Amino acid sequence: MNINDKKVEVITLTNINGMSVEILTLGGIIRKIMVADKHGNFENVVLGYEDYQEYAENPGYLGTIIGRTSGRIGGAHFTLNGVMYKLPGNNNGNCLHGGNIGFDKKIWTVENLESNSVTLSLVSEDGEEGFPGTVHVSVIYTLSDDNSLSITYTGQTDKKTLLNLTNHSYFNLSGDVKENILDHTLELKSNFVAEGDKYLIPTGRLIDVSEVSAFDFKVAKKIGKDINDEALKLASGYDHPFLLEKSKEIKKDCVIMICEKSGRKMTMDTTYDAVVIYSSNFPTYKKLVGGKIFEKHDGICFEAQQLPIGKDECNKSDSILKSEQEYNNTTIYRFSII
Ligand code: G6D
Repeated sequence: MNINDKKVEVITLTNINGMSVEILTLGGIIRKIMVADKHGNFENVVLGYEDYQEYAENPGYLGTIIGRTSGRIGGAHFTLNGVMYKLPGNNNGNCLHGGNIGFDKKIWTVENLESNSVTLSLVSEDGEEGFPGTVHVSVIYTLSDDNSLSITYTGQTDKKTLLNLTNHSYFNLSGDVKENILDHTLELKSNFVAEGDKYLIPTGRLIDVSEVSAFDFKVAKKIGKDINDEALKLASGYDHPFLLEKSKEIKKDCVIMICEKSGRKMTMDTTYDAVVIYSSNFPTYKKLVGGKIFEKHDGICFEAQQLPIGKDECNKSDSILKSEQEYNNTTIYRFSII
């Protein structure tokens, strides 16, 4: 089909248990993840637009790969080796999610397609959206027979640059958005949240979750329990980077989310040091797969990534990629029945 006058392919991955994942070459978008509930009914557990043409704009980045950089770069500029690079100030004068034409808007190339896996590639030319270096990236989606969907990001650059890729899927384990996510229970292996300023730009200061109960998910609780807390007013919900253990190794079960009604459980493993949790605070009110209109808190994102570059480039070092380095990160979303 065509979206924005560009040819877009639709790819479906399957596994032996009947799970399937629908992916678009536009933005590497995940439009559907079909997962059985406790009665064996397969339903969609991500927010996807019913009408493919809604992805022409997609201001909420539903399902997309985000790049070159996830999150906000304060002032829409950064410096590398004494050179200042200016970026689009597409969000209150700051650079959000790689600028105006980020990786979410690009048509990715299908490099390798099997029944349960697809490799998508993209070349981002030197100077694109103001970023230095010609960058070659690949994203491998693999649906395994243990009912996990893994996303492996690899990249190379010919010049020192910034790279911090993630996927912006909104999850809802009720199935076809039968209800919002406020009744889902969530557990996080995270002790700190990155403080944001009034534009949600990380300031470099960390908040100990044991001092602000709204951020404390060390013991599982309902997502809606503290969502109207004063600490979340500025963001109208959760829209914060939670710190994970700093290690290049894969950290298992960083996120554990359960929907009692459907019996579905999702865990997240990742090599990244952080995960931005966004509780869909700004819906688009467009029709979703299954017919529901996208309303506030209908989905929750677990955007595993390095800490966003932030204010005064406070977290820049976590996203620097040099020409002699290989970018390699993996995030795995695993589904089961409680
Ligand atoms: C808002 O602040 C949030 C972002 O974190 C999110 O990615 C976007 O909406 C979809 O700008």
